[in-house]
Amino acid sequence: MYDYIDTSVTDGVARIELNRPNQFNALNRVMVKEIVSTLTMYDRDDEVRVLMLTGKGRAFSAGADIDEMVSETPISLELLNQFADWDQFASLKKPLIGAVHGYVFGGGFELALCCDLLIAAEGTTFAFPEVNLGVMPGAGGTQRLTKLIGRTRALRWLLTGERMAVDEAKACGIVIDVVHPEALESEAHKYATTLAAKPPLSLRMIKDAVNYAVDVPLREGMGYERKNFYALFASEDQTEGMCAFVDKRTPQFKGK
Ligand code: CO8
Repeated sequence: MYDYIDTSVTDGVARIELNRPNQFNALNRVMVKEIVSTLTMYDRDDEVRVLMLTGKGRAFSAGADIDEMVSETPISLELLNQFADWDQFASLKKPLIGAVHGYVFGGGFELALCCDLLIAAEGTTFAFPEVNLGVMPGAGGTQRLTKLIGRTRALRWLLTGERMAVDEAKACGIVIDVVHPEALESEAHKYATTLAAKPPLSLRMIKDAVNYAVDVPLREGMGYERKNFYALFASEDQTEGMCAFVDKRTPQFKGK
C-alpha cells in the first residue's frame, strides 16, 4: 500500500516503520508524505491512542535523501514547499513515541525530535552532518535541538557535525531510555501501551499544554494550562477516573 513505510495497529498503538533499509531509511519526499499522512490519519482514528515511529534495518534514518537534494535551487525548493509536510508533525494531538537505533542523522534526527518521547537502542548515534554538506538543518533541527538542550550544547553538535553517542543523548534529555537493541521494539511498545491505557483526553491536553510552554512566558502558559485543566472536567473520563478512585476500582477510560 505504501512505497516506503509499513504500518500496523496493535493494542491501540499505531506503529509506522520507515522501510527503505538499503538507503538507511534516507527520507525522500514521498516517504515524508507517507509518514505524515499516516500519522495524521491515525491521529484522527478513535481506535488509536498512541503513535509510534521506528525504522527497519540498520538505522532509524540517515537523514534527508541527498540524491534528491543535490540539484535543488532556492526557487525549486520554494516551489516544492516540502516543509508544509514537516509542519504537520507539530499538529499531532496524540503522543508520538520514537524507537530509534543505528544512525539518527540530519533529517532523521529532526524526525526523531518531532517525537514526544524517544527510546533508543544501545549503540545509537545522533548527528547533524548537514554542515559537512555545505548546508544546515532545515526541518527544525536548529530550533528543536536548541530548545531541548540549550544554545551552547546545540551549537556544539550543529557546528561540528560530530556524532553524539546515545549516553550523551540521554544525559542531554534527548532520549528517555536506552535499551538493548533486541528489546527496543518491546520496550517502546510497552511505553506506548502504558500510555494507551491512560485517559486520551488527558494525554491530549497535557501534550498541548507542554508544547505551549515551549513558546510562551510562564504567566501566559499558566493561564493556558488552567483552561485545559478546566476543560477536562467536561469529560466522562474525569468522572470515571475520580469515581473509580473513590470506589477503589480500576477506571475504564473511553476518551470522552
Ligand atoms: N541520502 C541518500 N542516500 C543515502 C543517505 C542519504 N542521507 N544515507 C545513506 N544513503 C545511501 C548511500 O548512498 C548508499 O546507497 P548505495 O548503496 O546505493 O550506494 C547506502 O545508503 C548505504 O550507505 P553507505 O554506503 O554510505 O553506508 P556506510 O555504512 O558506509 O555509511 C552512513 C552509513 C554513515 C549513514 C553514511 O551513508 C552517511 O554518512 N550518510 C549520509 C548522512 C548525512 O549526511 N545525512 C544528512 C543528510 S542532509 C539532511 O538530512 C538535511 C535535512 C534537511 C531537512 C529535510 C528536508 C527533506
